[in-house]
Amino acid sequence: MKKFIGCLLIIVLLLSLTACSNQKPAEQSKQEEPKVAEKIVLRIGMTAEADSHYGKGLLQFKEKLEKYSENKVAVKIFPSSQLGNERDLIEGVGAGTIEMCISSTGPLPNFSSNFMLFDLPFIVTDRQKAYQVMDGSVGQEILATLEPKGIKALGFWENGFRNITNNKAPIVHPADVKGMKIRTMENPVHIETFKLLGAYPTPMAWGEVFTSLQQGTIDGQENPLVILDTAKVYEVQKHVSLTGHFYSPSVIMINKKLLDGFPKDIQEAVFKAEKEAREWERNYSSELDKSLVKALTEKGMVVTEVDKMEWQQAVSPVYDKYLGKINPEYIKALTGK
Ligand code: EAX
Repeated sequence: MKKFIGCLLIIVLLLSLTACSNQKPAEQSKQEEPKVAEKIVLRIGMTAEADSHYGKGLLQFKEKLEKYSENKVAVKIFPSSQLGNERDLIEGVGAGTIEMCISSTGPLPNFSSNFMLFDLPFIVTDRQKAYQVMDGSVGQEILATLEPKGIKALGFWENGFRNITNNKAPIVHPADVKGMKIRTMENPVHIETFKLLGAYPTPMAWGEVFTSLQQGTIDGQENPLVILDTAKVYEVQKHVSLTGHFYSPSVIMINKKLLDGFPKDIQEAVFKAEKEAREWERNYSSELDKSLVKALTEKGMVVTEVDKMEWQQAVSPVYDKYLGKINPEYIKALTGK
C-alpha cells in the first residue's frame, strides 16, 4: 500500500511538473507581447474655421469615434487652412501625408469629373432630395471614383447654398455682376458660369480670399452664409445677394490604405461615427441658413433678395456645355428629368 501511495505521489508530482513547464513558455511569450497597441491618431484638415458647420460636425465625429473605438483612436482637427488649401488636403489624403480631410466638392472635379454633377447652377433646389441621392447608389458610386487616387470618401456633408458678395453695390440682377472680378473655387463649371454672366472669374484657394478682398484685388466672392459669418467675410464685404446659385456639398475623406489596415472594429467605429456626425452636421447647416440672415445684417451686411428664376434662366446655357460631360443617370436621379 505504502509503495502504491509512493508511486501515486511521484506520478502526481511529475504531472504537476510537466503542467508547470507547459505553462511557463506561454506566460513568457505573453510578457514579450507589447502591452497596449499604439493609439491611432487621425489628423483632419479643412479650410473652414473651427466654429463653422464643418468644425462643429467634426467635433461630433471626434467625440463619437473616440468613444466607439474605446479611445484607441484620437482625432485632431486642423481648421483655417492650417494643413493647406482644399486641393493640397485632397492630394495629401491620397498620398497618405494627411490622414483625413473635409473639403467642399468644388476642387473635386480635378480628381474625378463625376463630381461635376453638383456644380451645375440651380441643379439642387431641395436639400433633402440631394441628401437622398448623395447617400444612395449614385452618391456612393461617385464617392468610390476617388479610390484609385488612394482616397476612401466616407460621405457627403453639407457646405450649403452659395451666395454672391461684393463691395460695390447690391447685386440684384444677373447683369449686375458684369465686369466684376469674382473669386470662384477652382472648378470648371463655376468658372464657366461666371464667365457667362460677363464677370471675370478668379479661381483661388480659400485661404487667399480674405486678403484679396481686403486689398481689393477682387471685387467679390461667393459662399454659403455660414462661411461669410465664421470666416468674418462681413468685415471686408458690404453686400450679400441670396442667389443660392450653386449647391455646395462637402466630402469627408480618409487615406484608403490606412483605413483598410485598421482592425474591423475600428473600421466599424469610423463608419458609425461618420454617419452620425454627417446627419448632425446637415441638420445644423440647414438650420443655420434661417438665422444667419439676421446675424449678418447685425454685423453690417446689406442682404439682398433676388428673383432666382431670372438667375436660373441667365445661367442655363452652362447646361448646354456640360450636360454631355455628366452621366445622364446621375442628372435624372437629382432632377427627375
Ligand atoms: O469649404 O473655398 C470655398 O469657397 C469653400 O466653400 C470653403 O472653403 C469651405
